[in-house]
Amino acid sequence: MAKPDLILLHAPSVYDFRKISIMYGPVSDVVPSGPIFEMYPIGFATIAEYLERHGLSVRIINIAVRMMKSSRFDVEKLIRSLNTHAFGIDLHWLPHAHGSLEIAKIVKKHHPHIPIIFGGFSATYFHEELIRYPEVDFVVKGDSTEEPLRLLIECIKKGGNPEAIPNLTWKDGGEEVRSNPITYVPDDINHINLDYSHAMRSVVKYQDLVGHVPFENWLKYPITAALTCRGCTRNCVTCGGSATTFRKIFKRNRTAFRDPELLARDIETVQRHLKGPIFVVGDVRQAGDDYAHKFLSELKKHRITNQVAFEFFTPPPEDFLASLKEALPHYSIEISMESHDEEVRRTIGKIYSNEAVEASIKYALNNGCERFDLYFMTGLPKQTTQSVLDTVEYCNQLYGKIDGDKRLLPFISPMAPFLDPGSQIFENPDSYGYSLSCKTLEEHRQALTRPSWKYILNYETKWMTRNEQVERTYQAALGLNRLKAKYGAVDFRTAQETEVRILRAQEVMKKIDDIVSIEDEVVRERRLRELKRELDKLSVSTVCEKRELEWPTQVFNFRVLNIIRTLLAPKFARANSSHAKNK
Ligand code: B12
Ligand code: SF4
Repeated sequence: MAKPDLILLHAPSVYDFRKISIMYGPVSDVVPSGPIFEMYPIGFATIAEYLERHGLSVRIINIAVRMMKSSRFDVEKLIRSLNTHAFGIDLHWLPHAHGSLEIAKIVKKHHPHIPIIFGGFSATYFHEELIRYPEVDFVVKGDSTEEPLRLLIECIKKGGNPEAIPNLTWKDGGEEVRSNPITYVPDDINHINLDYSHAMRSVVKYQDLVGHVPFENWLKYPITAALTCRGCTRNCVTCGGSATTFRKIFKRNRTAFRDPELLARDIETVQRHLKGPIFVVGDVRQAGDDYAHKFLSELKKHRITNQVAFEFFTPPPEDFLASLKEALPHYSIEISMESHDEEVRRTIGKIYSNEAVEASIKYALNNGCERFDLYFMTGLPKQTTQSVLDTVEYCNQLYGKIDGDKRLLPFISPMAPFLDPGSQIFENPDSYGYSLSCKTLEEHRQALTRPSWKYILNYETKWMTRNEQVERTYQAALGLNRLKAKYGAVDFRTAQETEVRILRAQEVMKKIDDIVSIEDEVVRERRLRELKRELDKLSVSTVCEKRELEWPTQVFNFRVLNIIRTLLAPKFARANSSHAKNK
C-alpha cells in the first residue's frame, strides 16, 4: 500500500476508556457521539480533500471509533504498522486533552523520527503549553489550516526550514520554541470543499471503513454537515467560538462565509450519494437576508429531497420560514434557547424573547417543519437551581400552547465537561460569577480521568454548586422525559427506559461520592473497577435516548450506484472544474 504523506488520527477523549472506570454522565447526550467524543472535526475532511487536490495523499483513522467497535482492537499494533511522512492529531475540543496526548505518545514511541502535528481550537488556544510536551513537534494554529498544513507537509518532505510557514508553532533544533503569528486567515471558505467523495475513495484505498466513519453509529444514521462559515457573528459569553474569541485567539476579525451557490452545491453532492439528513452548520441568516434567500433558491433549483436541518441563533420570522417551506419538502429546525429565563439568556448574550421563539415554533410547525428541537443547558450565569426546574414547567406550558404537537422536542444537558477555553467567562470568571478549577491544558488533561463528570467539570457558579448542578440536571431531564412521553414526542417504552436510567444514574453518582471518600487507594480503585460496566451503560443516552436526536430519515440511506460512479470517476474531475474560480 502506498505511503500516505499525512495520517490524521482522531483520539478518544480519554485513553484508554476501555479500561478506566469513569461516569462521564450526560456530557455528550445531545450530540451524535458517545461520551468519549469519537467524532472527528469536519476539518479532517476539508484538510484531506485540499491536500489531495494539491498532490499530497492523506489517510484518516478514527482511532476512537475503532476502539469502540472492538474491545480487542490493538491501538499500538495499528500505530506500529503505519508508515507516513507526518502524523496529524486533532486537539480541537478540549475534552480530547487526555486521549490526543496519549495517542501522540504511542506514535512517538514507535515512530520517533516522524513528526507529529497538532491542530484545532484547543491546540491553538494552548499552543505554547502544548508544544512543550515531548511528543508534540508542530502546532498549526487558526481556524483554517489547510494551506499552512500543505506548506508544512511539503517542507517536511523536502527537509526544509518551516520558518516561513504562517500560523506555525514549532520546536527549533529540538527544544527552542518558535511561534509564527496567525496571519493566514482567509476571508471566505470557498477554497475548501466538504466533499465526501474523498472519504469514499479513501475507504477503498486503505480498505478501512470503520477508521473513516465520523462517529460510531454513522453507518446506521449517516448524517452529514454543510459548513456555512468559519467564525460566528454572535458573542455568547460561554462560547469558545464566539466573535470575540475568534478575534482574540484565532485572529479572525470577520466571519468567513461560503458562497451560497457553493453551499447549496455541497448539499446536492451529499444528496447524490446519501439519503441521510444534512445539518447546515451556522445560521444561514448570519450573512444577511440576501445570502439566506439566495441559498434557499439554489436549494430549490437543486431539488433537494433529503431532510435538511437548520440551526438558528435567533428565532426566524414568518417570511423566512415561508421561504424555507417553499425551498424544501423536508426540513427541521433547532434553536438553543439555553434557558426559559430571559434574563439568564440575555446574560449569555442571546437577546430574544420567549414570545419570539414561540411564534417561530408555531409558524414552523404549521408550515411543514418536521421537527423543532429546543436546547436548554445547565451551569449558566444567573441560573439558580429553581430556574432549572422552571425550564421544565415552561416546556409544559409551551406544549400547551401548540396543542401538544409532538414534533417539538426539548432537551436539557449540562455545559460539560468543560466551560470552553477562550470564552469570555473562561477569560474573566470572577466578573461572571464563576470559579474555575482548571486553567491550563495539563490541569484539564488530568481532570479528564476523575471518576465522575461532577469531578471533571472545570467550573462552578455562584448560583449553583457542582452537586446542585448534577442533581438538578438529572431532575430536569427526568421532568422533560415525562413531558415528552405525555405528549407522545417519545414513545412510552423509550421514556420508561430513560427514566430508569436517569434514576439509576443519580444513585450511582452518590455511590461514586462514597467511593471517592475512601482513603485506601487500592480499595477505592477496586470499588470503581467493579462499577465499570454500569458506568459505561449510564454514560450513554442518560438524559434522553440518543435516537431522539435523529432527524427523520429514510430506510436505506446510501445511493449505491452513485457511490460506485464516484469511485470510478477520475479523481477531482468535478471538484477541479468547480473550484477553478476559487483557487
Ligand atoms: C459545528 C460544531 C459542532 C458539531 C461538530 C461537527 C464536526 N465534526 O466538526 C457538533 C454539533 C457535533 C459539535 C459537537 C461538540 N462541540 Co462543537 N462546535 C461546532 C461549531 C458551532 C462550529 C465548528 C466549526 O465551524 N468548525 C469549522 C472549523 C473552524 O473547524 P474544522 O474545519 O473542523 O477544523 C479546522 C481547524 O480547527 C483545524 N483543525 C482541526 N483539527 C485539526 C487537526 C490537525 C492535525 C490540524 C493541523 C488542524 C486541525 O484545521 C481545520 C481545517 O482548517 C463551534 C462553534 C464555532 N463558532 O466555531 C462549536 C465548538 C467547536 N464545539 C465545542 C464543543 C465543546 C463541542 C462538544 C464537546 C460539546 C459537547 N459536550 O457535546 C461536542 C464534541 C463532539 C465530538 N467530538 O464528538 C466548543 C469547543 C471548545 C473547545 N475548545 O473545546 C465550540 C468552540 C463552541 C461550543 N461550545 O459549541 N460541535
Ligand atoms: S453559542 Fe453563540 S457565539 Fe457560539 S457558535 Fe453559537 S451563536 Fe455563535
